[in-house]
Amino acid sequence: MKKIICIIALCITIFYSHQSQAQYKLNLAFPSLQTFNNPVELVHAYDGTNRLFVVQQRGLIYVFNNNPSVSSAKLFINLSAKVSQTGNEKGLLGLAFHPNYENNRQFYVNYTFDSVSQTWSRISRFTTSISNPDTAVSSTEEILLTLYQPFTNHNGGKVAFGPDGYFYISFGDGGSGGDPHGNGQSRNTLLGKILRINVDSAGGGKAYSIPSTNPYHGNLSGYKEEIFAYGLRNVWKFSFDELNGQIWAGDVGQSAFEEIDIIENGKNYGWNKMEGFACYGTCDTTGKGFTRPVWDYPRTVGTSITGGYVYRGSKHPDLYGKYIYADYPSGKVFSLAYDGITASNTLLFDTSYLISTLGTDQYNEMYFLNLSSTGRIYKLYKPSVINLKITAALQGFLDANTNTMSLSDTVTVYLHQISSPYAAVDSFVTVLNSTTLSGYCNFSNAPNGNYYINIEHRNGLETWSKAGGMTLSKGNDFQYDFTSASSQAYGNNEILVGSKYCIYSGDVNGDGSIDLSDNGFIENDATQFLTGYIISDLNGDGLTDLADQTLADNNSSNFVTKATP
Ligand SMILES: [Ca+2]
Ligand SMILES: [Ca+2]
Ligand SMILES: [Ca+2]
Repeated sequence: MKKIICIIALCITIFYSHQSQAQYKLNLAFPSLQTFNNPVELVHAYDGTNRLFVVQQRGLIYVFNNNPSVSSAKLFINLSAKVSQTGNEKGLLGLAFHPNYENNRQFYVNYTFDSVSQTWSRISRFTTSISNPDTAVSSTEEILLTLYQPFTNHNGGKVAFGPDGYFYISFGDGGSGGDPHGNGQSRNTLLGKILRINVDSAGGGKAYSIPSTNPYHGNLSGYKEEIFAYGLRNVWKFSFDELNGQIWAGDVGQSAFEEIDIIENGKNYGWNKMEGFACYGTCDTTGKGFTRPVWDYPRTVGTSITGGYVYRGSKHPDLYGKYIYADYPSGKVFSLAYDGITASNTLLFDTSYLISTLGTDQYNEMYFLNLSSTGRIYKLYKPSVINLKITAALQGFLDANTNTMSLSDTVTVYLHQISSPYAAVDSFVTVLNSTTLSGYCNFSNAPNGNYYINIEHRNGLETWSKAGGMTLSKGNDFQYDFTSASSQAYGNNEILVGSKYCIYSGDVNGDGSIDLSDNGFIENDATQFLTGYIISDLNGDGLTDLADQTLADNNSSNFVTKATP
């Protein structure tokens, strides 16, 4: 039955892929930045510094500021003397920063090393310099775990902290082909698993402890207590959904299927009895309780999955909530929509790159890296849309002390002709984020040209961009910041709150002026003690009261009206 569903889904995939293949492409994310020698991971530190860290397979980690115009990366740490210098699947493979990194400066890596012609995996902790946050030295190493690898391949490699604060590790089945030692199904080995440990305490002769909620915690059967999930062949990448903590893994297949799994506590994902939805070798899957993947794909589609991320960024609204991943050898990038029952897969585009990893920044925007001695960092873009980042703040919502707004809220952004009658030629509904004060717009109707940008909010005054307009073109990224100067608004029509120029609050009837009719509207709501998401709540605190009335009164007594060409 599952196989039939799978085949139907594949047909849908092929249909969709022809429809949307041209929609997205990859572009250099940091055109002025150096190349990287065989990058295999890109992460951020969850410390709010907006830096990105790139891991090179032979042991170097670089750090740089996440700015499109950044031109240099600093060497963060050099572990080349420790890690394997040969082997396609060996080297420095994973990096994760402690959830409390801001204070403890601890980060963790997963690497292989060679000793007397044997391959070993190692999980270690390092500590960043207290004086220089862009530097760490290899002598701070504290070894947490060392694991013998019977073969040189299938070393897994990903490490990440979960929302539970525990540390997760993927290890492959030990290698060779077909899992000759049966490690995937054996709970007496750490191979072929995703592990979960607590790195904040030590116990039982180990440099870490076992969470009491691990499936084999305290077992008397000799099962490894570190196991979180098993029956996995070689999870090269897994990630946590930033919204709900769900774990998504890409498990690299043997000779027939690549698979995507949602990893849950104690579950058995079937290897080496299953490969994707199919049996592997002798078919003895009935009654085994094998957890099926969310999706698999055959050799006609690709040959080695690079697991990615559930997209939770704001630049690409149509990808929100979808699992974005790649196929390493073919360079294909896919998005998978999954509602808990049905998965539908779409080929976003096909590249000529060997995509070794995806990565995200602190805004959950996504990057793609290619395995090459001159590897680079790519981002998604749509050749057919004008991508405009709008930064703006509402007078009533902005806290002058923190420069954040009381809530994230919807605005409609219009592009208008530059000359009379200044007609709107395109519009996009986006959300101004309360922290970044920004939202992204994808305009697909407006041709390349010069435009006025007009932003409209449910109780803000219609505000237009400065005289002369802005030249915009498809396939490119633009930004317009209404908060940086009053001259950014047509007719300097903004009000300064703290250090940010803001859109006037109070035009609740949307007629372009803040006057007695708005005051009356707000007063009426205030006498009814209205609460919730209401148009008359000018300061965004969830109720309409005297504070909102006062704000509108001040603006109306100053005869605030919209300024347009
Ligand atoms: Ca499986
Ligand atoms: Ca009005
Ligand atoms: Ca209010």
